[in-house]
Amino acid sequence: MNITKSLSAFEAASQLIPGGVNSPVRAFASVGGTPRFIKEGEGAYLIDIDNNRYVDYVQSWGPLIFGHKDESIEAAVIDAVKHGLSFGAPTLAETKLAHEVVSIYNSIDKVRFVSSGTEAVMSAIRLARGYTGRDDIIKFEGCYHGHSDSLLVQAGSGAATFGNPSSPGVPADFTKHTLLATYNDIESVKKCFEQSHDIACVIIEPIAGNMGLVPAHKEFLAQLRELCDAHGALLIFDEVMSGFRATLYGAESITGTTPDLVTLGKVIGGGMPVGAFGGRLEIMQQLSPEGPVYQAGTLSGNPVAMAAGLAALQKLKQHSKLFSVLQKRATRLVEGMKAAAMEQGIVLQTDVRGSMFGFFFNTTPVHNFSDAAASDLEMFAAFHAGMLEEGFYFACSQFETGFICSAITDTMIEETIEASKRVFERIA
Ligand code: HOZ
Repeated sequence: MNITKSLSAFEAASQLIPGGVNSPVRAFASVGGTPRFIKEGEGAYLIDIDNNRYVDYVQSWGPLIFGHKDESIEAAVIDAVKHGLSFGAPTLAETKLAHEVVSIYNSIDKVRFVSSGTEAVMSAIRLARGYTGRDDIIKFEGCYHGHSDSLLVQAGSGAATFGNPSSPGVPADFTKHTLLATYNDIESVKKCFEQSHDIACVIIEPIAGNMGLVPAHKEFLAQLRELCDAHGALLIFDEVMSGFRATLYGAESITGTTPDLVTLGKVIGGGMPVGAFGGRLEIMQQLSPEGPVYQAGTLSGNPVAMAAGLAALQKLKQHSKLFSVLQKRATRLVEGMKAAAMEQGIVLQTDVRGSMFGFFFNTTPVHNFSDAAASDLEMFAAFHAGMLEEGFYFACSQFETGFICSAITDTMIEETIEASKRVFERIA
């Protein structure tokens, strides 16, 4: 595969941008090789500047559930652009998107839009602290909630990929209020509640996507809810990644546990920068200007981003069977790859939630971050490079999740499995 142009583009970018990228994981550093510079997306495909085509299992890290250049989202964006890019004043589109979110999520009575998942989570935590009048929070090792100071503690995603789960530059004074628990281990959460009587909230990815795909056990979430209630703490579901990806109605609809606050991002912006947080009325009423907890943003509720998000959610609602179709394809993909790996004596642990899929090069099941971290990262890197060469673009870290979009066909899935057979044969 010729990647001459990507090679020189990466060199040029690296002179001007730290690591040549604007988000660390994109640099391919943990898998080796050169990140492809993309000139275009087309349905299921990414096309790089050397004109190589790849079936895209990243889909912009989640947002593009209908694939690249979806016609209805594109039309909505173009129409919005014609009316102006930003007003810094209320628009009808914000209320329309809020209506969609509130009617889809049972746990959300009111919602506020921001510009990224990081912002959504940072604001939800402030709201939880303001509402409860407490300072401490509990988070889980390997869960990633964006890069704000108090959450960059044993974080997943790029932080885990680069082996810096807790970043320099974050004062210890800021993180002393963040207590750490082990995912899917209720005893570790009980210990945190014993340690502090000042816990404002527990924040969790109910379907963790930032240490690879590791769903929380149903009974664990139910116990978490009980503990929060017993201690007067709020439960926050971070669904920036899993929202409108695992299922239409949120993790609460498939796990049976209702959170007090939910954070959203990615699909809710249809490919534009949008985040959101919402929840029970009396909590959301504490938010400025209704209440005293301050939060603001010049580009929050941006009309072009709202139009994209609205088009995406409306299309999702019209295609109610989409999630089961995508889940079937994702399941076929990981089972096919697992069997192909097994033929070469390589063991994969796999899981699927709706259009999200994960696979670990690991001989034992993965329930938390230490399990995930024990995966064979060299084998993952070799697989990643091999699949790229075959024209299949997977997330460039073991600690990320894969995404199926509606443009990925059954035939593409079978071709991916066939390619994986060749790659496993080469790397075994
Ligand atoms: N943190 C993102 C995935 N979990 C990566 C975002 C990006 O590099 O675009």
